[in-house]
Amino acid sequence: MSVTSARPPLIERWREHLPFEEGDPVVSLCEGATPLLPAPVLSERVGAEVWMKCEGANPTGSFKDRGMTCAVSAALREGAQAIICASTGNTAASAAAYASRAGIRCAVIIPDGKIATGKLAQILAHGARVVSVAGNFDRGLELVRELVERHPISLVNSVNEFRVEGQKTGAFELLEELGRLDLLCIPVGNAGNITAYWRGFSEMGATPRLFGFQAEGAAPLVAGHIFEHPETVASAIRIGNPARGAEALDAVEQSQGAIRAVSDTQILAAYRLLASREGMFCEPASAAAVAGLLEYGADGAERVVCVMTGRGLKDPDTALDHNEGAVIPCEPQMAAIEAAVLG
Ligand code: AN7
Repeated sequence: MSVTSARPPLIERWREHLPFEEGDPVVSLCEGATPLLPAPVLSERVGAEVWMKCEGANPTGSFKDRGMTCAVSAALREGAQAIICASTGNTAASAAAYASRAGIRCAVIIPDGKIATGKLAQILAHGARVVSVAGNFDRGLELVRELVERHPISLVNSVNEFRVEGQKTGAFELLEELGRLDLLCIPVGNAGNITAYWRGFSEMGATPRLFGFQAEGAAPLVAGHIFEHPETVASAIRIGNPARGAEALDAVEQSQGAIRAVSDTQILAAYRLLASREGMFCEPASAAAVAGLLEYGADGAERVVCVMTGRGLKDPDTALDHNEGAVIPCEPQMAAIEAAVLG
């Protein structure tokens, strides 16, 4: 029996702009078409119309699914039996999910002890092989690039063109919904996403400014040199040598934008503000874009979009460690409940 879903897979929705023909295999979890939410509190603070593109609403909880549906569909078309990636967590979670859907094997290389708990849970649940290297993401990526030269395994990091192709649909959706925007604020790690948004805007003839934000302890594109030991609370963007760094710098230059750094303190302040005032529970890396907007301002832009790249549930440990709320213990009696609730 053939079952089809009401919402088309991303590849079908944007087929004329993507390198897939009718009849090619499509591996989809119903990605894309994510909510675009107004941000009244941010709008008030920066004096512009600010929107949040809720990429955490994708099937695996991050923006990576847009590119992964394309990378895994293309791998299947090429007859691949296995895929691999190095990852700070979200790429791996997405790869593991799409591989399970496609019925192919998946291995992921993660930096030792440095990926968020929710992401690790996802990867293991989907049955991928998890290899933890004593080193950071950048070393992991070097190793997988070499590994795929030696073995017939398809690399699904964003150095894979299909990832960027799928990812650019985020820009298409923004233009479809808003018609025009002046400024895009986006976190930058390996620099695939900012590269893809610029490609998407360019293909549609749009030229918003791009403001990319890195964490201060992992800011190679701001400092102009590789970070050997990147560090930040935003583990997703703990990357010292971005694979698409040169393209990202090109994109910001062409768009008359910039890549700037925000501190972990600023990231966590934005993270708490989003969750407590905008109803937006994102992961710390996503909050970096908002921290940057709050710190540097909209610079005259009227309409701003912040890309909320991943869901807060990805990283429960940071949520528990960095919020003021506490659990109040209570006896199961009315007087105690009254005191606890109203007190
Ligand atoms: C939530 O999963 O690099 O600049 O290996 O998970 O395209 O790398 C994740 C990156 C922003 C940065 N926000 O995007 C990985 C990985 C979140 C992320 C980024 C990531 P890129």
